[in-house]
Amino acid sequence: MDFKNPLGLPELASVHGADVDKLILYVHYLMAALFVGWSAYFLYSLWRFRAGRNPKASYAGVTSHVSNYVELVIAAVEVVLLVGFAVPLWARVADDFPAEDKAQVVRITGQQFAWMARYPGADRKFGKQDIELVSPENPLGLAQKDEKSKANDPDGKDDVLVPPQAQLTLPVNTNIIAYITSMDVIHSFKVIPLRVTQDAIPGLRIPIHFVATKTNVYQITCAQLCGNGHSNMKGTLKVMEQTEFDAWLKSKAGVSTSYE
Ligand SMILES: [Cu+2]
Repeated sequence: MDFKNPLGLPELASVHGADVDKLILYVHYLMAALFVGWSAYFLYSLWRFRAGRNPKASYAGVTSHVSNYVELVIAAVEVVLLVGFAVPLWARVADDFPAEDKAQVVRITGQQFAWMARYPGADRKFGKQDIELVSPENPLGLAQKDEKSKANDPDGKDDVLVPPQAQLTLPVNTNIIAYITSMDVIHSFKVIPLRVTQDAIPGLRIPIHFVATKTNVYQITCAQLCGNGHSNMKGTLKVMEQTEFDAWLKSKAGVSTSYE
């Protein structure tokens, strides 16, 4: 048994993930104690109240309050887990939210049944999106995809679009802000090694942030049952060195704005 990771949790590759793992571990300790305690209590009750010892049912029943006190102690431990660990963890995550100019920003869109992403180019500004431009060929309503609107969208020129099924990339050891949304039903963007999960909700653009600490290729899963292709809604995310990422972004600038 690995004492540093007794639950055998998957590889951890983000900064705040260590706190998430700690909380999961403590909750499991409590559950293990409850399992042992309640099992012992159950066996004790079977023995204590057996027919041989109690030929006639007692109408007064148990009069001691020991089990009530035990229940209070358990509730106290649960309050400690919530107030002492869970609330401070998410408060810390919220406090650490970086400014956009100090982070790599990406917009991630879920759809039945794939993920796509948009990056602002070297200018760090996203091109325009307009609901009026939405069409089957331009589902995100990108101005760059529209011949007439293209001219007054200088910010979108160097944007990068990662179409569905293609690999997302992000730099390592950098603040990432990801805006999560959906084109159709509710999905959930989940990358287990990053300990990141956020529902993707149509009509909302929900920001999350994290710092990946290891270069590797990770699987993106959808954590909301979103239709009959849900189990296949996998994406890949490659976390790479900043220099490699910058080169990738540059090489893709403007060319992947098509939606194939
Ligand atoms: Cu989904």
